Amino acid sequence: MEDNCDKDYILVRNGQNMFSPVIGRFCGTHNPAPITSSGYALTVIFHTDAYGTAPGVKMHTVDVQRGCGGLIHMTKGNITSPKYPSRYDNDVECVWTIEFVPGYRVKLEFAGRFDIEMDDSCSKDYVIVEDFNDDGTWTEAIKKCGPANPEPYISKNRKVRITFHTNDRINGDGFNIVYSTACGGNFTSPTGEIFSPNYPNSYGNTLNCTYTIGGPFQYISLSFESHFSIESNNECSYDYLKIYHGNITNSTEQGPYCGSEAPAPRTLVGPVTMRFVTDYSYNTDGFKVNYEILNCGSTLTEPTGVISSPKTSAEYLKEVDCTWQIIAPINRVIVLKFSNFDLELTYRCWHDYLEIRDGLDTGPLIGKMCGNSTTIVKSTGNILTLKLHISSSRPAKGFSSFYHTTYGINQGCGGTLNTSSGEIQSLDADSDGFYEPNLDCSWLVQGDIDQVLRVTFDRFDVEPSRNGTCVYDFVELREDIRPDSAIIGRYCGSSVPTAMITSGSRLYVILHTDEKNNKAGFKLRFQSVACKYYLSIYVL
Ligand SMILES: [Ca+2]
Ligand SMILES: [Ca+2]
Ligand SMILES: [Ca+2]
Ligand SMILES: [Ca+2]
Repeated sequence: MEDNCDKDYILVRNGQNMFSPVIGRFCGTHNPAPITSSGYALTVIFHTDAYGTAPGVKMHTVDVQRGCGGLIHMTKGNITSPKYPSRYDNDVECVWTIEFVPGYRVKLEFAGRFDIEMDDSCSKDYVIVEDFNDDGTWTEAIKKCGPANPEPYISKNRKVRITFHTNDRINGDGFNIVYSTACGGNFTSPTGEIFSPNYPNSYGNTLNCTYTIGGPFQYISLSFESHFSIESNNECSYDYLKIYHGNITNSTEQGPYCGSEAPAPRTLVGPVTMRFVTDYSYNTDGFKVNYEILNCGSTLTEPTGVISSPKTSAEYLKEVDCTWQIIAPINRVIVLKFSNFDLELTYRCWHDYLEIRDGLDTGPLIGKMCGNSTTIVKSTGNILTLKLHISSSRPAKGFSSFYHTTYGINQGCGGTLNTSSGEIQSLDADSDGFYEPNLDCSWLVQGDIDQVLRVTFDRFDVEPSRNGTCVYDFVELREDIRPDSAIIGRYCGSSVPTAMITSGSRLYVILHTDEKNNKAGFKLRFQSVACKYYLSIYVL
């Protein structure tokens, strides 16, 4: 080859990729000394530029019985940096892959001295542990250098990859990792499967596997595969599976299960824990369960949000109790509206119901709803609590709703006025001259008994909508608070409504605004007047 190693050269890397340490760059006419990789791979790059030619090179390789890295299937053992506990070499790259049968995970414990050249980002010398993903990719779990032993690690899956890499100067004593099998784990995907080690083949002795699925405010539905086989005796005391819901120390225990009959499907309050224990001898095929995590109840503090009953892949829900709490800022209230509602209709909703309380779960009951009927709910304070109860008597589809936080009576949005005269105006909380968006304010006026109310508008400017349909923002006047009470009128736009008279002593005023196009709003005055005087002229 040419003598100038900048132009034509052979580059040898100690490992399997373009980032592996460089062992050497070779050119000229002298044969390099034999090269031994530290692991099972070398990368050789033959580079030539556009000028000059030479006969080239010929290389041959032999396998030697030393080095580092490799594929490990043994269920117990240890991995060390080369020469451990003596100092490792420069420019080393070792890659180990540990792979167990399905159902197991890999437990790694760092034992003895851990000593790898320290730098802030561990970019010089390092050990990396990666988890294998089902899609064939790897996710880095640990990257370590320095003097401190990493915490023990249990892989997410049955396969891990450990890479040890060193640069061209400064070295330490390396590491020693003890690996062994582990089982169990935390399962938080919306759906997934859990099975005993080596399912559907012999599961192994002396197992104690703990599987935790989901968390609080969640429902976990479990459905076992029919191929179920756990060593059987009368009390299921040899090998067994137990299911706990809530946390394991303070929960209802289901099981133990053994034998060949799969446990029935069930839906339980999260977190659900399953424990699989086996004794010292005789094992069979084990179990497999498919799980689904359903969100049910939570504490919500965002200004807007959605609350729905848990959605199952089965169409209907059974045996559900969920509690949601919405907490708005201290000077706001909460409005809740329903988009779907289907619960079993029973007398006084005594089977299935959605209970809504103003404040905490001990607060006044605003509504207890069942069947298909819904209403718009507004809290008086900054907390609203929803409790869903579905019994198993008749399956139901559940509900979906959305809420937003807004202004309440204390901020000037709505109220009850027991007075013979007064004023009502739209809320402009930030005093910018325009009313606030997303308002639902209602005022109930009780004037003098045996008199009627005369209503006049001082000013009026509310977002108009086409053809006076008043679908965006509006002011509505009614004779009373009842839903069936007569509507006096619904108003929007910029023309001031003419004065009017109620037929009784009450007046109900509603202001609704949507999320945009805020206008200057309205101000009205009301006054109790003798009804006889106005008897023949309804509108003045
Ligand atoms: Ca180094
Ligand atoms: Ca056994
Ligand atoms: Ca405003
Ligand atoms: Ca608007």
